[in-house]
Amino acid sequence: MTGPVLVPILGDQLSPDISSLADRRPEDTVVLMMEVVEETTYVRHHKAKIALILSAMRHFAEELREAGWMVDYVRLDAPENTGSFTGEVARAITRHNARGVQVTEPGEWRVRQAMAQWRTDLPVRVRILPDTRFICPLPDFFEWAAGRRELRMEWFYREMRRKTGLLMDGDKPVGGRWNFDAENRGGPEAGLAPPGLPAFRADDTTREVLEMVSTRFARHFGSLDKFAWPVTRAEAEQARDAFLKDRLPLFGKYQDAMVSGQDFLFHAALSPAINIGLLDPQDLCQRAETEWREGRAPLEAVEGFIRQIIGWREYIRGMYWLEMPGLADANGLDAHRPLPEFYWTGDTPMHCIAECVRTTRDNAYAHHIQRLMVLGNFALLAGLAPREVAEWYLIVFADAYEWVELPNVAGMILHADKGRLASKPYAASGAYIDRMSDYCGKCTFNVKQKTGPAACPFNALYWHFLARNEKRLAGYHRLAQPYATWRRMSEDRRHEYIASAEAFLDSLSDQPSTWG
Ligand code: FAD
Ligand code: DLZ
Repeated sequence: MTGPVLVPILGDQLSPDISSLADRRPEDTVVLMMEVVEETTYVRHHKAKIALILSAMRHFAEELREAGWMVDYVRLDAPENTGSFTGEVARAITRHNARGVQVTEPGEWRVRQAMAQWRTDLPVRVRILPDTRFICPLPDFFEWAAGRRELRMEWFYREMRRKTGLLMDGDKPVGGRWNFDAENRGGPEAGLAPPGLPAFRADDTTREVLEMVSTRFARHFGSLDKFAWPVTRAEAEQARDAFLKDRLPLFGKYQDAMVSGQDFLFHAALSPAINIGLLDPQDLCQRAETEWREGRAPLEAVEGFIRQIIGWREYIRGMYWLEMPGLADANGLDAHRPLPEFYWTGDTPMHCIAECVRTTRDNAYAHHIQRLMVLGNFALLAGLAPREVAEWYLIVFADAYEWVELPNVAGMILHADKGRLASKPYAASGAYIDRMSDYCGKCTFNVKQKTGPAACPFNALYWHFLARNEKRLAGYHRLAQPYATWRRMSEDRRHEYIASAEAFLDSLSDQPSTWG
């Protein structure tokens, strides 16, 4: 074949400087973008996630055309659409008489396996290039991990600070410390009123997508009524600038706070745009650093924010590729309970869960502490099956791709990886939720009561979790204190906790999930 080189660009690769285009010339290249049913339904994604990706893909195709690229765009409703990346790439090779395929590696294992197959199944040479939008190349991460007994994020983060030069003063961290987390523990204060996010009006392209999604994916979870995610680079940059100006200064202080009805607080709400390539993570961190250097945001906020991106985000991605494919089946705490129906409906008297499910349904978003310490903590304490929990997280959030969702679920919340990622399970009783939120004051359960039907279920579940995992977890240095407390309790008290938790867990089996 003598035609151009075909460059498939996937729905989370919407960056003009994607590696697959870096050495290409427009006159010798056809960019292929594909809306395919396999991607829209391999899990039943939240409607807003599908709408975001398809609208952003259509806008990106226009951006590329305006920059002079020839783009072949296959829409979901095209009659000849085969429904898969592989089928569409094969068809496009024939259509354009392409002489080769050049593609950036995908974010997910599932797609990487399919792509590896292209090398044997397609009639042309296939080049798969690293995704250079991540700051830490995978071989560097594997080298960092090799031979270490403990793969702790904090050590990785320090290397990333040195590598990027972010918040560095020569070879020393600015402010004399690497981590200002201790200053970032503000609870919900009365009258806390964060500035809202910029509202983006749907243009014709987005309106067309929203209409198609609302009919074609009507049975998928979630609402489109509040859809307002940035779908173009210009909108994403506007959202970024609004965050840096309005919310970054208090990002650190209220990072862990949860307030009913305040769905974004001082969080960036930029992960959907970052993950599909509308914002560059390193550029974002440099801009955040400038806010501190020019005196507009305090160091503890800026350091906390930069740590999430060059630390957690990069580390999570490295851990995904290090631990796959086994991570998808990991179940180190032998947890098998089905996901309760209220993860879909929010129909539960536990106000914290109802509120986190509500924002998830309305926005395809919950902030980190809601994901970790409410929805995740409950899944851990109740012993929900990791595969069901992982599928739920992959479905419901606009920013969810397996490379970032799975290590957070299997490693950070469920400890299914037996502590490869986190040094202890993030288990907490109702007291934590009460301290960090206004939820408990609005709940029918009593957070101060420890056992019985009126008590906050998190209280007894916390001890039930520790008791049933004693053999696995009692040796953890960071759990020594709770286990010592458990052992000091009277037999009767322990029995009350166990009986109370079991009565609650029994009530869950009346309502297994029917949605996903
Ligand atoms: P902010 O709180 O403002 O943080 C800034 C940025 O830091 C985020 O945009 C994100 O890019 C990055 N970040 C922060 N924490 C993490 C982390 N633990 N892992 C990776 N990046 C991080 N994030 C996703 O992007 N996709 C997911 O599917 C996803 N699933 C998660 C599942 C669980 C169980 C948990 C505990 C966390 C998950 N996260 C996920 C991480 C984090 O919760 C989201 O990145 C964050 O809530 C996105 O909102 P934000 O942009 O307002 O983030
Ligand atoms: C998530 C998603 C959806 C819903 N639809 C598409 C699509 O139609 N076409 C596409 O190129 N990408 C889509 N995506 C994103 C892909 O699932 C993502 O690129 C892969 O999972 C690799 O990370």
